[in-house]
Amino acid sequence: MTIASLRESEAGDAVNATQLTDGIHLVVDALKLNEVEAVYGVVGIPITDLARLAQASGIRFVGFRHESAAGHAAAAAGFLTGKPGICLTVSAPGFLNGLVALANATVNCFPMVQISGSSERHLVDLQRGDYEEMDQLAAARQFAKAAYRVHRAEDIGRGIARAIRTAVSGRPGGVYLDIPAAVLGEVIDADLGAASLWRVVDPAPRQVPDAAALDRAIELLAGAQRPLVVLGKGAAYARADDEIRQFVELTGVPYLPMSMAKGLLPDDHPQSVASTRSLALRRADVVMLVGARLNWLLGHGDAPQWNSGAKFIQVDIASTELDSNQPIAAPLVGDVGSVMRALLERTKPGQIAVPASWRDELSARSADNVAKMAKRLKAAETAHPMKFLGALQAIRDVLRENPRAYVVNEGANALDLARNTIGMQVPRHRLDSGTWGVMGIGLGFAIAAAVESGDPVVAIEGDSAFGFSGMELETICRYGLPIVTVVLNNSGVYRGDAAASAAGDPAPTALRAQHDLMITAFGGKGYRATTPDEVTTALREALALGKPALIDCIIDPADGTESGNIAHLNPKGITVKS
Ligand code: ADP
Ligand code: TZD
Repeated sequence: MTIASLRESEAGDAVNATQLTDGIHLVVDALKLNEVEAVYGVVGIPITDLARLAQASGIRFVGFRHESAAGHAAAAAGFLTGKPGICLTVSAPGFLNGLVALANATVNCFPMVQISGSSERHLVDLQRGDYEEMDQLAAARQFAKAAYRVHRAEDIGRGIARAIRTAVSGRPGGVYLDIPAAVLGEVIDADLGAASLWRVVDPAPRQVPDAAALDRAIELLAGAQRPLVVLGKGAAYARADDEIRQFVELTGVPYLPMSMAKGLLPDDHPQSVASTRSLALRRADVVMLVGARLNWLLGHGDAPQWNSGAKFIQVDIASTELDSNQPIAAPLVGDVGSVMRALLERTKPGQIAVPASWRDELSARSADNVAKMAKRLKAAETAHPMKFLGALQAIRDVLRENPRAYVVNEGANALDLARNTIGMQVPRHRLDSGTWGVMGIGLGFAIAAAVESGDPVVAIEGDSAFGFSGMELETICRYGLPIVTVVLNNSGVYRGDAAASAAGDPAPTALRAQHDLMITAFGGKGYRATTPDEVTTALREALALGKPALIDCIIDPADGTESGNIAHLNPKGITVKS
């Protein structure tokens, strides 16, 4: 049904519908004009008709059980497509539920727009106690890249264009767009309405640094004894896969992929130093950061984790990122694709070469580390009860048979161990807790990956992490998405062997659930696996079926460490752990 015919059939006799439109139609028309294909949200006053009309107009509306998961889905869609993912929420509480995801998107530099209905301005602003009353614009501002409100139906097109442009240009991020109920219901002349909409042209323009900046970086890299490239999720987002690969392979510089940059080059690439990360950071004398920030995930670039004399080259779209932690000797402000292309053009053949001693030092350490890891993996293969590494090896092997599958990953041990065990072969196929280390992204990210790509998704979840978005199993089943949720169930946050309190209450870290039963309630297939072989069989079968499934992997409650590999961030004080 076209939007025009919908208008006619809905408006009935009351108005001459062919000449009138309203805020709801204008939002949908503006989204379509800007080629939005999917909207993730939860309906209610005042946006239910908006969701209905979006769906009727051909936009895929994915209805969630909680706005946080819908928002995370929109953020992941933004990362995966390079176009802002759209999340639709209701006033006040729905808006606030979505805000965590909007903030997380902003922190992770994913483009996303949260469009929220809001209550009547004349009641909210005098705090007269309206239904779902809240000054949402003021609340959103501090958590988003930008926040805008539309006051007139004729400004809807402008508001959506502005939100899209802001979300995706420069450093991508989350944008809030507030549309009060009265604006959604406002009726205006249809021609005026149509004329008020526009399509954003070249929403993320290319940006190249000048020749001097490029030469400065090339010379620094050419003079290095122990160069290193660090690839971050900004590099993955930039979709400059060929340029990055060519630059790395042409120069021979060793590279370290951050977790969501895994797969930009296949993880078994000979120049990857993932297995000798600490040595690479400690010894590198010139480091080229490509779409990666020197934040806590990279120890802020500080010694002794890093060589105190290291010089940094930074490729980033956001100029204010540079010098935020360490002096940047060679800034390259621009988009990764343009910068890498320009570097390839300006680097003379043989100008950047890597001393053999550096390559040898890294590969010797890598061989040691790989041998140590192989021992741990071997021991885990037969351990009973099953260990994280036992289950993860089984998952790794089945994923090798399915390289197109997306991997979503959250938890503490479940995150650290899966990241290190499971290699990625394809760019932008790993989505995880990201810069904040947030729990709750799991099923939302998985849903977006399945919706946007149609490909299978394996969500590898700690049992605590899973709980944050677990109800979205129903969403997965309702839409029949090819998502296999694998819960690494060690009966607790971090681990599951802590004693109950003297009064008999479970320990603060304790959990207890049989997750495979949950998905059967929604019509999906549940598996329970207690050995790596059972994990293999279940995952193989579930992926072959291509239907919603959940595998509850029963892991030794004593396996896992407190906070995974970031235990040092816990405050010390005088607390004694029982
Ligand atoms: P990681 O956690 O993988 O190390 P970060 O999220 O810390 O990565 O860093 C991503 C960086 O990439 C951000 O500083 C962001 O500004 C930058 N960025 C995002 N998109 C682009 C792009 N297209 N070109 C250049 N830089 C980008
Ligand atoms: N709440 C939110 C939104 N994000 C968080 N990161 C946390 C709480 C704290 N937290 C972590 O940092 S990891 C984690 C929590 C609750 C769960 C770890 O337990 P798990 O994984 O079962 O998911 P493992 O494999 O048992 O360690």
